[in-house]
Amino acid sequence: LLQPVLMALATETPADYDEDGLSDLQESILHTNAVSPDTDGDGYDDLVELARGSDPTNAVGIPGPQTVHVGMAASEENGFVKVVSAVYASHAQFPAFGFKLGVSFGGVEALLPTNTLLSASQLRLFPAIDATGWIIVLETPVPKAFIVEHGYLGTFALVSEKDSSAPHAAAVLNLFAIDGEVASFGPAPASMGTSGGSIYQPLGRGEDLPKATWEGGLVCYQYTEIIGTDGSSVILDVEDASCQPLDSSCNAVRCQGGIGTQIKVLDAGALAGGG
Ligand SMILES: [Ca+2]
Ligand SMILES: [Ca+2]
Repeated sequence: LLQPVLMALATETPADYDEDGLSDLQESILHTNAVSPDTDGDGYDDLVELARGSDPTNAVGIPGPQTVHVGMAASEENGFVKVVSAVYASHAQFPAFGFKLGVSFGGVEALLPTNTLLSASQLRLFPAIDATGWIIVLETPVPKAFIVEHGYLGTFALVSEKDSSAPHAAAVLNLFAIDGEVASFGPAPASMGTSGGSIYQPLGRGEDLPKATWEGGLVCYQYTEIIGTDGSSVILDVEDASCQPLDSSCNAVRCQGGIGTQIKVLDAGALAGGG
């Protein structure tokens, strides 16, 4: 049933100027520095911080003593949204830890079959910079047209410790179609200087976005309150929304129009059993 979601991605390896394992485009979307592997200078590379759950743009946050962890990111190229799962596994856990990738749309959550997932994805392995374990990067392409057609696609990754089936950590990537483009919905980066809130981050290159309705140098910032839960998702009430300065692109009409509406997004805490 889910097989058509995944298709082979036959493109050249994208540019990664600082060779930290994140492409230049992925770094522009994550608001990390594409010419420095360690954006915030805390001794941990951007990819390591993505995988281990600390903020790569804030030196105050450094990785904790995890055994296994996972982070997600995305970028869009050539009609595909590349879903990046960055997994950390300590030497004691590698390679016997558990990993699962799943999708949520139309009210249904499903785990992707492992053989389908691995045959469709690109897999890369990096030693963690502090030599405590490995970073495994899995890039899984999803056709942009699929997300545009459905309006929303939630993706999630679960990691479990070896000899355990219970999720130890989870990551989510909530993808929305806006005006025919795909944007991820996630926490506002520290560089915005806001306290809390979320942004819609367009996943394509700036020049590919429709200029008539999107404004460059801005991003849609939303302040939301949790008003309920539904399985592994939370229901958010949009209290405020506006295009704010950030190196991205914003659709002002669509952004303002979100105020007073509710959105449902996958929640990592609920997926990992933490509530
Ligand atoms: Ca890079
Ligand atoms: Ca860092």
